[in-house]
Amino acid sequence: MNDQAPPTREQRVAGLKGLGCSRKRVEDARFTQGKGNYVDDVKLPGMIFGDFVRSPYAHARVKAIHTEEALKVPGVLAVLTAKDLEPLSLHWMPTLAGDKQMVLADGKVLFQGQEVAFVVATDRYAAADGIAAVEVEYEELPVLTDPFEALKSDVVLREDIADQTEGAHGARRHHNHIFLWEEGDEAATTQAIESAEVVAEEMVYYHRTHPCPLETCGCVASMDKVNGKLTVYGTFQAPHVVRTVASLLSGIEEHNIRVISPDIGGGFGNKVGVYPGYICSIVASIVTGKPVKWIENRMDNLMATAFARDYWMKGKISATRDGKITGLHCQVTADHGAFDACADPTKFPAGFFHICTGSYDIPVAYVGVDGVYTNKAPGGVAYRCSFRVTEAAYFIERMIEVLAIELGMDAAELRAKNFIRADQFPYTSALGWEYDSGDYHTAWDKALKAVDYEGLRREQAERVEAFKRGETRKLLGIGLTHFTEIVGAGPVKNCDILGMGMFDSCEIRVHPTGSAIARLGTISQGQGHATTFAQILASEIGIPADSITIEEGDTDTAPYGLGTYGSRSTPVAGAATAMAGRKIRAKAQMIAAYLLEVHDDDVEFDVDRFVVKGAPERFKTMAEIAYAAYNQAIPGVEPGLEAVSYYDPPNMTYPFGAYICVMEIDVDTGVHEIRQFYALDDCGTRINPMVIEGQVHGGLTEALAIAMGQEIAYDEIGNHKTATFMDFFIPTAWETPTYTTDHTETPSPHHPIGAKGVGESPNVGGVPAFSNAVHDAFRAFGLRQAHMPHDQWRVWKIAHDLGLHG
Ligand code: MCN
Ligand code: CUM
Repeated sequence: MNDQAPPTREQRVAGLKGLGCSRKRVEDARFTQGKGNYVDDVKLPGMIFGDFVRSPYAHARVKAIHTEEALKVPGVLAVLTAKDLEPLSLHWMPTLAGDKQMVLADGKVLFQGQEVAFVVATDRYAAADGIAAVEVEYEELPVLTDPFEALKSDVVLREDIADQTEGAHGARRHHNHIFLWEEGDEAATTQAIESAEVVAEEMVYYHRTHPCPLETCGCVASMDKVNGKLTVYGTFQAPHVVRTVASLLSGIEEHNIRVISPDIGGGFGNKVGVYPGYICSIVASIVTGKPVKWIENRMDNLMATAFARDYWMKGKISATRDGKITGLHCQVTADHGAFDACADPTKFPAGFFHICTGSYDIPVAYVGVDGVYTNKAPGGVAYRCSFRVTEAAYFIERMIEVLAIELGMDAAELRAKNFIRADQFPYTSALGWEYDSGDYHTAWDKALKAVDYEGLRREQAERVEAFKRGETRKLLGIGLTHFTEIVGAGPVKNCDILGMGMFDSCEIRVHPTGSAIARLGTISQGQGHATTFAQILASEIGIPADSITIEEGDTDTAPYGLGTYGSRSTPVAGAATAMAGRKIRAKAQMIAAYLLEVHDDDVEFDVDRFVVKGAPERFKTMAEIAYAAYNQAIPGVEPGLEAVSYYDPPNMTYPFGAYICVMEIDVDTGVHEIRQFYALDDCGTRINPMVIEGQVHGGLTEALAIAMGQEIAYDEIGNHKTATFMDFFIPTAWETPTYTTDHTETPSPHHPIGAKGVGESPNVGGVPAFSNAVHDAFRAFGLRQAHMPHDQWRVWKIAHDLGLHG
């Protein structure tokens, strides 16, 4: 073949590396070579350092703070306390959940590790010495770590709002109560359950854990007093929102604030909220006129920044004798810690927890969520959770298992019997969500077949018999999960954060030589946006992904966006990217028609060019069109080739998946071994299968951590027991099993390219799959419910309590 032969259409498509291509991640060249640029890599001339004096007590009155000795420490420049922030009205700050939070201890402390004073020094070591020299007089108060106790106790945690009977979400019925949030029809649900043939009831606890990104939170604040410009580099999952909040709090006009999220070493929801460290750094920079850096250490991160979960979910599920579900009732007691700093969309204090009817066609349902203050760290929505969807999925997938026990039915069959059928979509759930698309039976059958489910059940039954005969000490658990996610917040009409509607954005500039830059309102923390968003564009505008730069995270250059969390980047910013691309294409079409001397309607887009209809040899490539946009005067067409799209999604997207975990458990040691983990995900149109697989592997490993050992635990006086990696379980390659990934592809009908999010799915579906496997191993011996994490001691205890140790 002649070397000069023009590429075939197939080769042209492949050359774009567009939708569906497992393009290698472009960001990994720098990440794998230690060339990333993280916040702690930011070093500005004259930069100084701030760090916190933190409370050793979970609940105490702060009688006095003595800073004199600290100020004598060489290198220490200033010590900020609440008294210094008060004149600026910055000693408290608003939270995303409509509560307020102390920036620095104002009269009392409410959790161990709480920020008490901010020491500013010429270097980190001097700051540490300064912290040691600050003397705080505390008077200990009674500690409440149990939310049920807190709702009964005379001890008032939040004295600042003790007399306030109305909270951000309606009436407070006790001084430690934050809100009661309800959805669904309680009377009808109670009626359905009371008249049902079979009812299963269970308390399902999803313990407190922490997203624990490898890079902790931090920032560098730099106030340029000459030009009046404040620049803040930080580990922000939502840089534009941080800019708006910083402006509202400081009074500095928004155009004079530049927020930059450089490379981020994992976010997982931990970096959505606004922390005292940001406020104190900004204040310290304004006061000193110098750049101030604050970086958490690991203990700070695990003790004081956004925790996850801590949901006590009391469930009742009813069904007919042959297994058709008739109702679901759920009463949640939610431990929010000392301040309600949950990062939910404003109207949803329990996030999207009311997706808890899951994948099932349940005629009536009710959920009530009580938020409660305790002496624990604030936060609450974080950790690959899709705004509490992970709690919801765990709840319903446990309730299904318990119902299966009650019915004496196979749990896979019970699920299949109750799935929303493909012909029911779009489907409106009893709790008000409109599921966009799905095909659960196809996914479920594929999963069961892939693992030879029948064969596994036979093997399990044989194993139980062998165990009873004393021939083995290992049991076999088959953990099933079919989850439905809800991601892509999302419709501006009902989703906002601090009043900012949750749209997202993309702005594209095509350069004269046919390459481009696109800027988005989202920010990658490791998800690979620079790779995948270029792929969406490549397919939309016919410019190779390799010729498109994706830039995020600088509020001076990126269009306003709400950031990356809730797996919203693909559903919202991804849609904006496709729509902006289509604007580029529409203009390119006019230019092509002019160049080809035909009417606009006589050319059509084909991969990387516009061709004259019926005459494919007459065409202009996108590179030629881009050049013409800048060097030719085209009547009626402005020069240049740029577009911007702000996209308000009409609905959220509902990815789903079928996960099966096969686990061996040694009843004498509590040690588990994961023999097989099969994960089928359906996230609609797949942009980059390899990136999706990476997301699934990461999310499953975090799910493994949560289900099998990870925990934020406190003792009865509020001491944090798991604030180091000695105690907080992070899986290594040693504990991580091999995963088998699979997929079906049910496009979202309302997304421009049919894509749904996937970043949090593996965590949402993974936790119940691991946990159900543990439960299932002991089902034959009467286990109904055992709380996570299923570490070796707790698993041993299950076996022990069931009398399996002889
Ligand atoms: N993707 C795709 N095809 C789809 C859907 C997604 O190829 N149909 C790709 C996307 O293009 C993107 C990645 O998968 O590169 C994740 O996309 P998406 O599901 O839209 O999620 P976000 O980009 O909004 O990421 C947020 C999500 C959340 S909320 C948490 S928490 C989490 C997660 O991503 N944090 C992460 N995954 C993480 N992965 C890493 N490495 N680090 C984190 O902090
Ligand atoms: Cu809920 S963790 Mo993610 O939404 O950043």
